[in-house]
Amino acid sequence: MLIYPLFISDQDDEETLIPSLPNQYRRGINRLVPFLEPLVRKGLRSVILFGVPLKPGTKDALGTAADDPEGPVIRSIRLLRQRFPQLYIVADVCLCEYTSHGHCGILRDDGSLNNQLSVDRISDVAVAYAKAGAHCVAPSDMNDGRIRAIKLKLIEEGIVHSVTLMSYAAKFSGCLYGPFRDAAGSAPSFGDRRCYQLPPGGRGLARRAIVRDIHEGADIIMVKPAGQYLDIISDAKELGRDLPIAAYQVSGEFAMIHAAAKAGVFDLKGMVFESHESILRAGATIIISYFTPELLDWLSN
Ligand code: PB1
Repeated sequence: MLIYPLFISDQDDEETLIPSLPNQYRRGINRLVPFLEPLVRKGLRSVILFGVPLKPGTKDALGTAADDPEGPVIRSIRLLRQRFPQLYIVADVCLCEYTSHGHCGILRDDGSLNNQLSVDRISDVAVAYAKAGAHCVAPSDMNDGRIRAIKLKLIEEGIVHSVTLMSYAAKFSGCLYGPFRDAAGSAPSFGDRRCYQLPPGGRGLARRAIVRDIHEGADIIMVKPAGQYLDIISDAKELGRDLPIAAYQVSGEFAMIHAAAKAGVFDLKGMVFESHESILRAGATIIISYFTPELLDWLSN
């Protein structure tokens, strides 16, 4: 049920605490195995990888480094597949960590997203991660039509049968992604993501996006953020009756829970369980959670 997000930088020996994301670190590839071994022993079953290119000059307008065979994501996929054969590897697919402008696609001159170029690029990156060994690719870009494009390219490559496509189908714009952007260095250099992520009030838009992505070939539907969007999780379960529904308790939700517990509003463990049980009640059976390490301990006692 639990997928644990990992931030992997191109500084092989890095292990840097992310101040705005309690207990979470950006790690280089050389730090991954020692960090994951105890978690895998405790029952960690799945991770989702986010690349964080820090080397100067890596970012450009096209996000060229996203599918660099020597980049942090592809190298980590290969390492983890070899070192932890039972670990289910999800690769997040986006360009925002790799573009000089920080948006989740390729821009036109007027600063809007060029849908065709973005979808073509995103689907190439997804195929590269799949060919490197990712069990699942998860495009978080929100460009219309990327699910269909990825599915068709996986079919063309003859690997569609061995790669799960998890769509961030209902992903809302808003103020809950700040700590992630700190960790990944992926904040947009201008504007925001409101022209390609869903507006918080857009329940109909979310339902339409979920139906569209199911028809385009998504194997899992994800809703994100989670706690403020439990109705959308319920809608996803209704619309995607025959699919697993995932929900992402995002960085801002995670940081909020920690901050409130630190302020004495509630007991941390109690709220972690209450927030995750609410997500399950709404209809999700997969939770992407920064609390995964704690839950592995709490659930085994
Ligand atoms: O935990 C989080 O906040 C996740 C943020 C999410 C990662 N999939 C997006 C943050 C953003 O919109 O900037 C990444 C988008 N590609």
